[in-house]
Amino acid sequence: MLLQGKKAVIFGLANNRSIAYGIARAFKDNGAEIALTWPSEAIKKRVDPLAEELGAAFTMPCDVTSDAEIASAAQTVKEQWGTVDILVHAVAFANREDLQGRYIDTSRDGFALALNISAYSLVALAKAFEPLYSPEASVITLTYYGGEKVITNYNVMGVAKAALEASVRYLAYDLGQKGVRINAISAGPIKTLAASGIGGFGKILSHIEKHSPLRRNVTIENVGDTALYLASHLAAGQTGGILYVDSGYNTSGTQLGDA
Ligand code: NAD
Ligand code: 0WE
Repeated sequence: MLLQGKKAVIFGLANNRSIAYGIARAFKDNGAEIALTWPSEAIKKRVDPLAEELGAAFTMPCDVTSDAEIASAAQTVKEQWGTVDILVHAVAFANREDLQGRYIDTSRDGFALALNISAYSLVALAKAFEPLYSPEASVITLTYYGGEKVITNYNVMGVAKAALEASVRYLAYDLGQKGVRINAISAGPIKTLAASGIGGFGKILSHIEKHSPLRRNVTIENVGDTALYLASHLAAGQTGGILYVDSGYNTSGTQLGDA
């Protein structure tokens, strides 16, 4: 078991379709102990039964816009575990109105909100947990190709993911001093809660089925398996990087084949 006895704290599990759920399952199935967080009482209600099912050691509140809640989450982990081996950041949010129409129409507040929740939160969490990292700890975040190339309607989230990916590189340099690694997984589109609010998501999924090298969409199990690898000693030499779990879509240019 790749993660026998390792302790993982996971931010961003909302339901059993969440990418964070796929990651939690892969970790649990490979011997890890798990802690989950929830940003509101409404989501806590959905998380509680999943925490039970996953045999989570504990759950705790953490709205990542709150420095106080981040500090108290780190304090809880310190009291419960003393150290942490794996931190998963699977959190993103933008106002729905900013995920449609023209990017040029993004408001100052909408921009700040999306970047705060989706990008700055990784910096804040990485720092709050710094005193707790075990010597070979691994931090993992989730990104999307819309941070690199223009994807219709992804808009301000694309700018947030660009900031998140740059943060991964700078954080890798800082955390690397202590042997701690941080990497991002760039996942292909998956119909999660965060995707269900998006008009035309079905069109995006069928585009990937037609045009990706693997001619299929990826699953939360695929992402969980890659997170398992990144969290394990198998990835001991990797930091600051982006690993694509996207059926190869990011490698595809102009394709004039069967598709
Ligand atoms: P999801 O809705 O299941 O997860 C998003 C999570 O963010 C939820 O658990 C939600 O509670 C949490 N969140 C939002 N605001 C928060 C706050 N203020 N404090 C704490 N938590 C907050 O959707 P998902 O698709 O599993 O998203 C997880 C990550 O994967 C996100 O970073 C997303 O951008 C990324 N991602 C998703 C896809 C996709 O197509 N679904 C593809 C690539 C990357
Ligand atoms: O990162 C994401 C989703 C992020 C997200 C989704 C929502 C929907 C509901 C952030 N904030 C919100 N706010 C809401 O109110 N993905 C990678 C999935 C996704 O979202 C898209 C995509 C894809 C893929 C939006 C437009 C176009 C493609």
